Amino acid sequence: MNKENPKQCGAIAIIGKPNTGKSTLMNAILGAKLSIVSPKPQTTRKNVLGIYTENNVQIVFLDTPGVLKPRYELHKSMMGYVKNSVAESDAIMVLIDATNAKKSSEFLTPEFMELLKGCGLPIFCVFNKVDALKNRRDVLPLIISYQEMGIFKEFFAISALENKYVDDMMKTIATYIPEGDFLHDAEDLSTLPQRFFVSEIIREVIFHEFEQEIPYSAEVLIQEFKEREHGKWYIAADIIVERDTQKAIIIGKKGEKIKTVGQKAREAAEEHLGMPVFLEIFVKVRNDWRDSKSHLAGLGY
Ligand SMILES: Nc1nc2c(ncn2[C@@H]2O[C@H](COP(=O)(O)OP(=O)(O)OP(=O)(O)O)[C@@H](O)[C@H]2O)c(=O)[nH]1
Ligand SMILES: [Mg+2]
Repeated sequence: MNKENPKQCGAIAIIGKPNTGKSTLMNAILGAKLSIVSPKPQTTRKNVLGIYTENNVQIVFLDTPGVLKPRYELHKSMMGYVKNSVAESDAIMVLIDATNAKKSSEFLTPEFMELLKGCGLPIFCVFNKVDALKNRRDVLPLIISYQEMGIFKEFFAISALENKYVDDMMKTIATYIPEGDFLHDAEDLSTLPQRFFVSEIIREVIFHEFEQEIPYSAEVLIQEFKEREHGKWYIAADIIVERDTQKAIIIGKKGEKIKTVGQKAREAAEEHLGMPVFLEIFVKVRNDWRDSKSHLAGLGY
């Protein structure tokens, strides 16, 4: 090992309220579209692991589901992921939407503050979406008031969407990463299997194509995933919804809507995998899966 420039390796959890830009930020840091993004809150449901390697520094990022008050069993699992991510990290990034700071900090309840204080890790406060402020300096009063909370080691003001000020932030953050050998190959972007990313890609299309409760009532389960050396990969996926009426909406008149979903998902999957794909999608109903422990277990929650 190079003594003057030893390797550093660590993990950082990105946490915050839904819709603050956690997934957009992880994608910006990695320079790759790994985590799904939508204008709707509660897009991310499971921790998404992304590996950043730059020179002698490797950071394993965990993009987490937005922190919310659990209303379904599903939400309890999602909040479990957030708490585990804190337990497994060397530092924490708290993302705040600078255009909506009051709402973004609602999750910093006394209970959550205790969790953060108790973890003994460096915590960074990241004000995101500064591109949408009149002036980036408008963040200054926010920084002053957040300093009073007494839990943050560093403050940053960035735009994940425009990938602005992110590099500078990474330089500072790297100084907090402990010395240690890399845990992953420098070329690897994640340890999650490709079938996970394909199921997420289908979910993302659903978030963009449907309104109201449909995206929240839908889950995707990959039933078959056949990688072929020659020819198209074969992927069969179930979209699982809670009611027959939702199934009808997803299928659409004469199957038009599901055709669009299938086409968009196939194109995105092909781009992600770098392979031609034959994608088959089936829509199934599992009544109230979001509130059923056994259904949730079957869906990997
Ligand atoms: N203007 C602006 N919009 C942003 C920025 N970062 C993210 N967004 C938008 O905010 C919305 C939510 O982004 P996500 O990355 O899905 O947010 P998230 O925090 O991962 O949300 P959940 O997964 O639901 O917790 C999307 O419409 C993004 O395009 C930013 O820097 N500036
Ligand atoms: Mg997200």
